[in-house]
Amino acid sequence: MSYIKEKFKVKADELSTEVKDLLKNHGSKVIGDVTIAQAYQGMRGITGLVTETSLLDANEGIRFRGYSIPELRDNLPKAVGGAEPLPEGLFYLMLMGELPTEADVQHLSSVWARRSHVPNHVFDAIEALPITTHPMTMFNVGIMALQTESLFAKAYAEGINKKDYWSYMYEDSMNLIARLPRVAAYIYRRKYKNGQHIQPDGLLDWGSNFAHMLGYDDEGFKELMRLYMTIHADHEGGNVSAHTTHLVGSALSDAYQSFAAGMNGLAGPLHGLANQEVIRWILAMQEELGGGTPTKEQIEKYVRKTLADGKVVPGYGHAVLRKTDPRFTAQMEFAKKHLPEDELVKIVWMVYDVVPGVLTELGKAKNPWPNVDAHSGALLVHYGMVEYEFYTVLFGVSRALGVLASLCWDRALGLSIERPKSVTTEWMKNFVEGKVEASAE
Ligand code: CMX
Repeated sequence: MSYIKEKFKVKADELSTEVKDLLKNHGSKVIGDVTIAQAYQGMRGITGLVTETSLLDANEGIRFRGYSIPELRDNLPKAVGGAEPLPEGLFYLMLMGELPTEADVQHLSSVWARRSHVPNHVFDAIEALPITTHPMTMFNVGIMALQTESLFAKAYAEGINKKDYWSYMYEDSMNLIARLPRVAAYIYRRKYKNGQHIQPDGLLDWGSNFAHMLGYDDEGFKELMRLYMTIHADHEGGNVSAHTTHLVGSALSDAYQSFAAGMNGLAGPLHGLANQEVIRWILAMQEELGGGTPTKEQIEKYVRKTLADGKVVPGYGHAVLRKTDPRFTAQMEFAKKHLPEDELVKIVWMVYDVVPGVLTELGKAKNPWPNVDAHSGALLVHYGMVEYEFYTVLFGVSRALGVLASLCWDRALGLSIERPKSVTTEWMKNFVEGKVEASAE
């Protein structure tokens, strides 16, 4: 067993004991009430999930095992000559709950490089799809084709003790994380670069090898990829991609099946697909205005038109956050340092000056501030990645780090199959009239 896996087992055993005690001594303690509005309106604010890897504060933003994004940028190990954190380090932090050493991060880089082989049938499955297929669909087909490699599924079919589930989930998670950049890069090169594929370079760290396979060897893009892969990795457990992965995993579906389910959620325009929508929206605005940099007045007019047409302004608003997303701010800082004169970036900043005021004035959106997706596309375009339909795949590769670390914890803690109670509107009406009890099955 690798030393990281052994260390995880020790930590998992400790926490399992604590959770057992917690359930035994306080299991019936109430942590919240549920309103009728919450049942109909996306279960917002219901505390009903446990996710160890990160915790979101509505005003402060995400903390990964207690560390904010600026703290991660200061404290996680960096590549030689680089300033952005290595995503390997964030994965270690999320899995272990403690900061990694340089050696831990190097170990993960080499383990993932060694495990990155993708069988040919995965590429064949992607090739079977029309070239016009959306990259997120290709990505999910690739992930599902990789499911043939699940060690958990094989072991379960042969019959394993439930106390060993975590071990197979750990192996599948490490293999899947190792393989995803190759699958994603294959899709990119197939769809946009005439199928001219680039072999992995096993000496590079995970993020820069991904950049290399995509065809971007510029050091600036590699730094961006490290930052990108770090900040998109996790956002506690209730968001659609994390919750779906966890939910499907709770049925003892393997890591490939669970992650693919989560990725279908990420492909929705109110979630991860918003990153492509932001660039599409800006380009449509520019086209309507005849090109060039719009004025703030023109942007405001376009925002109002978007809203009047019954559409959302992509990249703005959040189900939990109530301030500017620190993931947006981290990207803004990256842009100020590396590409302050970029035209598209300046438009993103002008949109940031305009949209919160308009959304606040209209008073409907609870959070008028930008989220992570408002900035990411402009950075990618700067380095030449203009194919915006691919952006959600990048988000997905990063999201694997958080949701798969969480799946390891789910199996290590022996979390139950998820099965909340649902009711009908008829039941709700009867409840309001006092004809049924809230606790009734
Ligand atoms: N533009 C226009 N209207 C918006 C809006 C936006 N950016 N954000 C919220 N609203 C509207 C909602 O559509 C809702 O309208 P209805 O009452 O007519 O349904 C109303 O304001 C209240 O919504 P809310 O409680 O503030 O927001 P929700 O929790 O329901 O939704 C989110 C959150 C992110 C889906 C929403 O803000 C949105 O659609 N934003 C644009 C899409 C986006 O950027 N998604 C990416 C989020 C980050 C990620 O997951 O990657």
